Amino acid sequence: MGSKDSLIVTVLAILVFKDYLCESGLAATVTYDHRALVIDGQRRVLLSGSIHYPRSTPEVWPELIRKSKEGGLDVIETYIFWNYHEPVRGEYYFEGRFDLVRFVKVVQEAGLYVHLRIGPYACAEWNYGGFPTWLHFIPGVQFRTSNAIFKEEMKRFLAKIVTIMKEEKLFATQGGPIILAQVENEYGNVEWAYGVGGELYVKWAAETAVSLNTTVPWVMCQQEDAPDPIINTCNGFYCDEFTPNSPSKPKMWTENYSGWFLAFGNPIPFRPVEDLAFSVARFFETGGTFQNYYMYFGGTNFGRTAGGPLIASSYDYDAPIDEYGFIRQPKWGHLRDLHKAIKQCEGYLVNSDPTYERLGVNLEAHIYYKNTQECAAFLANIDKSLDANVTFNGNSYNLPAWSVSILPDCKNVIFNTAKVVSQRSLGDLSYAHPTTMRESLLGPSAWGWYKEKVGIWSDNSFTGSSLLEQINTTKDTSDYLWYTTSINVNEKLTPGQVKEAFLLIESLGHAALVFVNKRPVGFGYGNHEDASFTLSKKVTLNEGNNTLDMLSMIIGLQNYGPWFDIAGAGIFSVILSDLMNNTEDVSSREWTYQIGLEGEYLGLDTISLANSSLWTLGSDIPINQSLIWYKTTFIAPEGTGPLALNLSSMGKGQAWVNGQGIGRYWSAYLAPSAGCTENCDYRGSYDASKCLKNCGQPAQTLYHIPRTWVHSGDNLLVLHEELGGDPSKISVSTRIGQEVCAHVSESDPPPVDAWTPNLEVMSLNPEVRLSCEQGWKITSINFASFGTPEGQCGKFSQGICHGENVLSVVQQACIGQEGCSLPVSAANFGDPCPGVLKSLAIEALCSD
Ligand SMILES: *[C@@H]1O[C@H](CO)[C@@H](O)[C@H](O)[C@H]1NC(C)=O
Ligand SMILES: *[C@@H]1O[C@H](CO)[C@@H](O)[C@H](O)[C@H]1NC(C)=O
Ligand SMILES: *[C@@H]1O[C@H](CO)[C@@H](O)[C@H](O)[C@H]1NC(C)=O
Ligand SMILES: *[C@@H]1O[C@H](CO)[C@@H](O)[C@H](O)[C@H]1NC(C)=O
Ligand SMILES: *[C@@H]1O[C@H](CO)[C@@H](O)[C@H](O)[C@H]1NC(C)=O
Ligand SMILES: *[C@@H]1O[C@H](CO)[C@@H](O)[C@H](O)[C@H]1NC(C)=O
Ligand SMILES: *[C@@H]1O[C@H](CO)[C@@H](O)[C@H](O)[C@H]1NC(C)=O
Ligand SMILES: *[C@@H]1O[C@H](CO)[C@@H](O)[C@H](O)[C@H]1NC(C)=O
Ligand SMILES: CC(=O)N[C@H]1CO[C@H](CO)[C@@H](O)[C@@H]1O
Repeated sequence: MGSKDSLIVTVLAILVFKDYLCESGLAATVTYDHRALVIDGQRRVLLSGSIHYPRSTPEVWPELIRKSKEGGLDVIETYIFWNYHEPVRGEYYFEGRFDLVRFVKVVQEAGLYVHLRIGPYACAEWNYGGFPTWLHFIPGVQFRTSNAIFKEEMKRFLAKIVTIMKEEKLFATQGGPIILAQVENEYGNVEWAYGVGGELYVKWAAETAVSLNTTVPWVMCQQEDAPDPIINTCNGFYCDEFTPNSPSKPKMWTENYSGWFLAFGNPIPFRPVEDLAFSVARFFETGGTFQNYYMYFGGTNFGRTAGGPLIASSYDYDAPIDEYGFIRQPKWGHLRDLHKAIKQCEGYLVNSDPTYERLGVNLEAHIYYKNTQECAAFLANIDKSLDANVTFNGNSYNLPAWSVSILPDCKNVIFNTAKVVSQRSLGDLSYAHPTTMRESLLGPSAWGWYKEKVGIWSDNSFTGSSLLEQINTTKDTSDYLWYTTSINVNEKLTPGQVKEAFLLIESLGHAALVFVNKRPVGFGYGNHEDASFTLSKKVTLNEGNNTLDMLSMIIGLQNYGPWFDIAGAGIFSVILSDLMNNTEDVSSREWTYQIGLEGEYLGLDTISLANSSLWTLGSDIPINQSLIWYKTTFIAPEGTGPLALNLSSMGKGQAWVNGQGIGRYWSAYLAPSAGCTENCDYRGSYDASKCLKNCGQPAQTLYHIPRTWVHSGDNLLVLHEELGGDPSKISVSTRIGQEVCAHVSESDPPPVDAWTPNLEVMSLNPEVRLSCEQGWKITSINFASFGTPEGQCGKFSQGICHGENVLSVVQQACIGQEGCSLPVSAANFGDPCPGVLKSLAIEALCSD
C-alpha cells in the first residue's frame, strides 16, 4: 500500500468513525456560545440544507440525504406541517410522506443532524402556512398573537411533536440526530402588525418552547427580540451583516435562498451559483458558523398542498438537487467544493472572532487565528464590476469582482467563489432530449370523459342573501365554490331578439369561470402578488329567466404576511348594467351555493371509479372545452427514475395518477414576455426578481410523478380540465441519461480535497472531474479538447491550439465508468502549444 493509499484509508476511517458516533446513538450534549453551536464540548461549523419530507416520497429520502451528505452538508432542516398531521382536531396522521419519525431516522442513519422547525407556523409556500383550517373556525381564535385559544392549541401541537421525538429518542441528548429546534417562524417580519399582543406572544412562545425541555437549543428566525436563551437567527439572500441580539449567541443563518419559488403566471427564478457561493463564503468570513440552504432540495407540492395564492406545483427552487431528485450542476458541485474549503478552516473559525484587514476599496480580508503563527483567511472583493489584484501577507492574489477566496493556511487559495471548476449538466429539466429521455404517448383511443355540470348539481346546495366569502364557506374542502342566481329580463323582446348587457364581477381571488345560461362567457384570475381581479363582460340575455353561474376557484391558501389567515377569497360584487348604463347591483340578491364539483363528490379521481359507467368512452374526446374530466391509462416508460407528465397542451386544472394527486396545473397562464435575463450577471446584489427565465411561457408544463406511484401494466391518469385543452397530446417521460460537461483551465484551482496543510497549491494540477448519477455510466464522449477550446458547455469547438489524441485519452479514462478525473496538464496529453495557457473541455453522455 503506497502512502497515498494509506492516506485514503485514514480519511475513510475518520469518516466511518464519525458516522458511527452518530448512528450508534451515543448521547451528545448540545449547547452554544458566542462563536458556535457546541456539540459534546466542541464548537462546530455546520452546513445545513432544507428538505421538506412531504415534498417527496419516503422511498427517495435515503437517496436525497445521501446526495446532501456527499454535497458536504452536516444538517438537514425541515418544517413540520400541522395541517396534514392533524387534519381533524385530535386526529393525527403520520403515515406515508408525512411519516416524520421515519424521515428523521433516515437522516440519522446517514449520520447527519436534524434541525426541526416545529413552528407550528411553517409559511414555506405551503397551504395556509401549515395551519389547519379547523383552527380558523374555533370561535374567538386569533392566530399568532397573545390569544388564549390559539396559544393553547399551539402549545398542544408543540408538545405533541416534542413528545413523539422524545419517545423515539431522537433528540441529540438521547442519542438522536436532532440538535436544534425552532419555535414560530419569521415572526419578526410581521410583529409590528400585532401590537402589544405580538410582543407578549413572542415571550410566551419562547417560554413555552423552553418549558418543553427538548434539551437542545431553540432558535427563532428573523426575531430580533427573541428572549434568552432562544437564539435569534437570520434569513435572507445575504446574512454577513447580521449580528445576534446577545454576545452570548452565535451568528446563525437559517434560510439562505438557493433560488426562489415558482408561481403560475410568473417566469422561472434562478440564482447563479457564483452569487450563492459568495453569500455563503461572506457569511463564514464575517463570523458565521451555521448556514442553511433554503432549499437544498425543494421537491413537489403534490395534491392541494401548495400555498398561495397561485404557487405552482413544482417547488424546484433552483436548489442543488432538482425537483426530480437529480443533482443540479454546477450548483451542487461548486457548493460541495465550497463546503470542503470551509471545513478546511473549521479549526480556525471556531477558535476566534475574525480580524478585519482592509486591502483596498471594496477589498477586505478576514483572518481567523489559531495562535499567533497559524491562521486561515478569507479575501473578498465586494465590488460589483471591478476585478482586482491584492497583496495579503506578502503574496499577491487575483480577486474577481464579487468573489471570495479561501486560504486555509493564510497562503494557498484553495477555492474562489467565482471560479467554477465543477462539471455542468445540460438541459437539467428539459426531459426533451431524445438520447436522455424515454417517452410514452397516451393514445387518444383509450380516453374516457365526463362532462361536469354547470352550476348546482345536487340538493345539498344552500341559499344566502348575499355573496359569501369562499374560504369561510368551503372550509377548504375543495378549490371550488359555485355562485348561482337568476336574472329576469322583464322587457318584451321580439322573437330572436336578445338583450345586451354588461356584467362586472369583482373577486378577492383567485380565479373564476362565468356562465350565462350554462354557456361560458368569461374567465378571470389574479396573480401571486395580487390575487384579486375584476371581470367585465358583454353578455346577451333572453326574455324572462336567465341563469348566471360562477365557479370561483382557490389556488392555494395564503401562507405569508400579517394576519394572512383571515385573507378572504371569492366573489364579492356582481353588477349588471344595460347599454343605457342603468345598473343593478345583484350582489345582495338571493344566491344559491354549491361547494365543490360533482366529479369530486363522485370520486372520479379515484381508482375505484376507473371502470365506472359514468365515463363516456370513445375516440372523439372533447377538445378545448371547459369543465371536463378525462381519464386514460398509460404504461410507464421503463426505468427506475421519476416520471414527468407533459401537460403543455392542457389549460388549467388538477391531475391524479393512480388516485394520487400530482398537483394543480395551469399551462394556459403565460408569464409576461419581458423581464427575463437568461444570462444573468451574478455580480451585484441578488433579489428574487433579478434572474428570471422562461418569459412568455407557462411557469410549468412538466409535472412530477414519483416512480413509486406507478406500477407495471396500466396506470390510471385522471385530469380535471377547467378551461379547455387537448389531452391527446399529453405524454409521460423518464430520464435515462444526461449530458455533462466541464471546462477547466491550467490556472484554475486544483480540486479542494487534493490539498492538505503544508502543501503548495502550485504543486497540484487542476482537474476535470465528471461523474454520473448513481446507476448511469459514461457511454460516449461528444467532445474533448486540450489546448484553447472555445465556446460554452453544449457548444464547444476546437481552438487554434489543440492536442492530438485527446479524445482517445479521454475515452480510455472515462467510457464505461461512473465518473472519471483528468488532470489539466500537458503531462497528460502532450503539449500542443508551449507557453500558451491551456484548458481542457469535455462533453460526455451518461446513460443507463
Ligand atoms: C428534561 O429532560 C431531561 C432528559 O430527559 C431530564 O433529565 C430532566 O429532568 C428534564 N427536566 C425537566 C425540567 O423536566
Ligand atoms: C492582475 O495581475 C495580472 C498579472 O500580473 C494582470 O495580468 C492583471 O491585468 C491584473 N488585474 C488587475 C485587475 O489589475
Ligand atoms: C411537451 O409536449 C409538447 C407537445 O404537446 C412538446 O412540444 C414539448 O416539447 C414537450 N415539452 C417537453 C419539455 O418535453
Ligand atoms: C328562474 O329559474 C329558476 C331556476 O330554474 C327558478 O328557481 C326561478 O323561480 C325562476 N324565476 C323566475 C322569475 O321565473
Ligand atoms: C369568516 O367568518 C368569520 C366568523 O364568522 C368572520 O369573522 C370573518 O370575517 C370571515 N372571514 C372573511 C374573510 O369574511
Ligand atoms: C355609459 O358609461 C360609459 C362609461 O362611463 C360611457 O363611456 C358611455 O358613453 C355611457 N353610455 C351611455 C349610453 O350613456
Ligand atoms: C378496470 O378494468 C381493467 C381492465 O379490465 C382492469 O385491469 C382493472 O383492474 C379494472 N379496475 C378496477 C378498479 O376495477
Ligand atoms: C379554444 O376555444 C377558445 C374559445 O372557446 C378559442 O379562442 C381558442 O382558439 C380555441 N383553441 C383551440 C386550440 O381550438
Ligand atoms: C416564514 C417565511 O416567510 N419564510 C419564508 C421565507 O421566504 C421563503 C421564500 O421562498 C419561504 O419559502 C419561507 O418559508
